[in-house]
Amino acid sequence: MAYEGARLAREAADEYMSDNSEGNVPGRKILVAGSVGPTSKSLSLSPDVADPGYRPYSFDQMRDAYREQIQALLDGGVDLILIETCFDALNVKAALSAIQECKTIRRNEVSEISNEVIPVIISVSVGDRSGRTLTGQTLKAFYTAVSHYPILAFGLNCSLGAAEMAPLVEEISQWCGCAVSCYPNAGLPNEMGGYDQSPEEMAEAVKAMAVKGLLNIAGGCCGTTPDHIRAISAALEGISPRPLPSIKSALSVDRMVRLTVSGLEAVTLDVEHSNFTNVGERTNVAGSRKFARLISEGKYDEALQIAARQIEDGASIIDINMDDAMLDSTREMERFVRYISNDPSVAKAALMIDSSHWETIEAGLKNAQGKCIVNSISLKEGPEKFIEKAKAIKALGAAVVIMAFDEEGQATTLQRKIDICSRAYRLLTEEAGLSPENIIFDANILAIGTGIEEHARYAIDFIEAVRWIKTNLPGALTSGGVSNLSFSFRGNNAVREAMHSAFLYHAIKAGLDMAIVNPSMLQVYDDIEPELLRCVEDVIFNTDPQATERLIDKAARMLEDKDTSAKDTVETRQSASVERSLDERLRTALVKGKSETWAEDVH
Ligand code: THG
Repeated sequence: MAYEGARLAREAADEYMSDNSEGNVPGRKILVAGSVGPTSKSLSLSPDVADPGYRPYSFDQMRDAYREQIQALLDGGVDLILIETCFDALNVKAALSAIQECKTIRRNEVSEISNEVIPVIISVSVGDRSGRTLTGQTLKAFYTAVSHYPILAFGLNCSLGAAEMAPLVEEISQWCGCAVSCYPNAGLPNEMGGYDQSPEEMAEAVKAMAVKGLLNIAGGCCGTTPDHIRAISAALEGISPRPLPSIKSALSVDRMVRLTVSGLEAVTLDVEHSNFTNVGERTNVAGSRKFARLISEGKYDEALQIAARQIEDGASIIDINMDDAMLDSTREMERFVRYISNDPSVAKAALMIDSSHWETIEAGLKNAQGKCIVNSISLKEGPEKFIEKAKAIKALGAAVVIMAFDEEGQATTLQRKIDICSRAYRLLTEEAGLSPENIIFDANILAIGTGIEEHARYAIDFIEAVRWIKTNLPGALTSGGVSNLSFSFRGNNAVREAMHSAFLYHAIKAGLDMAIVNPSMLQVYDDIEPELLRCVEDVIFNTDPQATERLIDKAARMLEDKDTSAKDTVETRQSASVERSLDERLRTALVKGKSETWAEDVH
């Protein structure tokens, strides 16, 4: 059916273009778009309230179905693909995956990008004036999730009437890097589900958007007739379209300074304005005993609370790691990411998919509706595998953390970090086709204060590597796992917290863009107790051979002193919720869906 439909439309368009009889506009170009719908299934939401991990279809099944349909449309002769009425960005990512596997013989006449790229318009449908999709995603977060494909136009269809849609189109027009399209319904539906807006009324409302310079493509959806389209066309006659950001500008300055990732909301890492982004570390089975226990016991709701807590305490991205010999990490990743989609307080954050298994990384990417960050790949297995994985990550629309690791092992010295990162940068930008802002270098934060001489420069070398990367690898970002730094002070959270906070203070000054941290365990630099700060900084900067000794000494004194802040551990702070008033706890439980104490509280 797709093939026959496309073929008929192609025939009609070609016939018009070759027919010079009266009424036809000579030289007018008619394009044929192959329409691809959202399907009735959401890849991001469970249709079964009792099981947030259930999905009727997988990403791969959706992609295969889309591929069959889209290939038939292309074979029938369409000029472009129109993915429309979208309510779930994960479905669209499946469609874009399918398109990247399709072939077309038609010359690409509508895209300046390349003849190889199949032109695509993505048109989203929103539920109401808030401008969120059915899954709860904002338009910018949606656009971010699908912007790995060089789309021709992005916009809205169906949803509401033109007047109601105008503020949303205006918003899109502010940040959209491609053309903006809008084809509304003929007003809001009446009680019978019909549409009453006349062609003239609708044309006026569409024109109001066009004169503001918001539109490149206009049209009509539910309730519109050929008369509506004719009226819109006449009303827009002579009005200039929205100025198109050229491909060159879309690829240059603006994109070089910012990476945007997304969950239900967009998270921009604005490097130019040096804002720093916290990535929550606690949703990691290797990094939190509590999280590991909850996952192995299948207590996903409680595990989600750990993620929610990280976000409340300042993380805008959360790192998810399920790598444990006792777990099926791929299955756990799929399940946990699916659970997240059903919990808006967690789903608003962007996800960092942390695994050393490729299948597990894929499982994360294929279940997240936003734009993710893969953590991580490296040159450990040589350049071919590295490039292959980078390309696959790009095709699925994620940014990627690159560890400073190669065939010889982990980089521990400044020179090795520089050599590996610059080699990786070249391969990624020149051979894998990644744009620099999607590359995040992790130059390895390793434990200091261990008493071993070779470890003494680990902190300085990391900080200097960050400075070097930010100066010499244009557009790339930097990250690191901060809690590694203090492994030799396990059991003394006050010292660890001071180490992390002081280290971050200096690393951020050197250009660190983001870090995997426990956001509940960071303090303001100026609030660190002065003697402790001096001890910590002496170890970080390796001022003298006795520095570690002094910190160990200080740490021991702090542990002895029962009244010091050493008692103020994360655990005590996390139990602070119990001290809040009953009213407050019930309110939080209701508003945020927290279940920690509600059962007793209700009693
Ligand atoms: N770089 C990148 N990814 C990473 C790391 C990195 N992922 C994992 C890790 N390193 C960062 N995450 C953590 C998480 C927790 C801890 C350290 C690093 C940690 N956990 C407590 C401990 O071991 O003492 C556990 C305490 C508990 O069980 O509650 O310190 O470097 N790209």
